[in-house]
Amino acid sequence: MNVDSQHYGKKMFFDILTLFPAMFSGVFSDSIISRAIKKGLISVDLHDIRSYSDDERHKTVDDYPYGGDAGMVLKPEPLARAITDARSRFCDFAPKVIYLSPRGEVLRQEIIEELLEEKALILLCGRYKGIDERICERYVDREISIGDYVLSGGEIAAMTIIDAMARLIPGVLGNRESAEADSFYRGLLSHPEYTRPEIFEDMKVPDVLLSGHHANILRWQREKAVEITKLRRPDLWAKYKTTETNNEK
Ligand code: 4FV
Repeated sequence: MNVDSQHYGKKMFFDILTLFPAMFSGVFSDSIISRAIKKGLISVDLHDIRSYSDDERHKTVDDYPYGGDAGMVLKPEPLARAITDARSRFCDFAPKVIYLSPRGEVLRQEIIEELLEEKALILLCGRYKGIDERICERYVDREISIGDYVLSGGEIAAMTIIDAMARLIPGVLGNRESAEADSFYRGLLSHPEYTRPEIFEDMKVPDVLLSGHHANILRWQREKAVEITKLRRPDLWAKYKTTETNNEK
């Protein structure tokens, strides 16, 4: 399947290089991502790195690390073949190669919005101790981490990125979901949400939300978003204030 930008339209292409393609079936066969795939708004192709091994018998893709560390490292040759093959599927534009690793930039909503500018992404999922560094030097455009903890593989990080991107593609979210009220949407954490019943156990929905007074409701929601952001994420509040003052200028 060769893709050239004419046929691209607004569709987003994800090529995933992994040793465990089956891990993705659940995530891609239900809810947001499956809907986006069905609507043709995103396409996801899974490629088993093992199929790029040059060792017919054992399909070896990893080896012992130089320097004697414990654990195994993914060999460069199968990865280089897998990336080159994935790139060859896109005729007139070069998809960005993203390596998911704890050494990468820690993922934030802004990075998700940046990645949405791309037409296609090749998501490289590491395993074991990681991949041969020469692949990072020559084939990887960006290293991204989903957080300062160690996963058993990059697959869940790849799913995280695709989910966070898919829901921002126009037409993916139904009216049940809305990105507008998201946390981080305006740089603040989201305000508390309530639904029926008005009284649950002995807890009542705040009166202002029952008032129908739109301006008061908006003010309450903003005050709550600020209050929670200050309390739980002073780092976000500090950043928000600077952006706010800059916007006022
Ligand atoms: C990870 C992260 C992550 C490291 C060793 C896979 C594992 C194994 N990826 N954000 N945090 N990867 O822990 O993206 O190869």
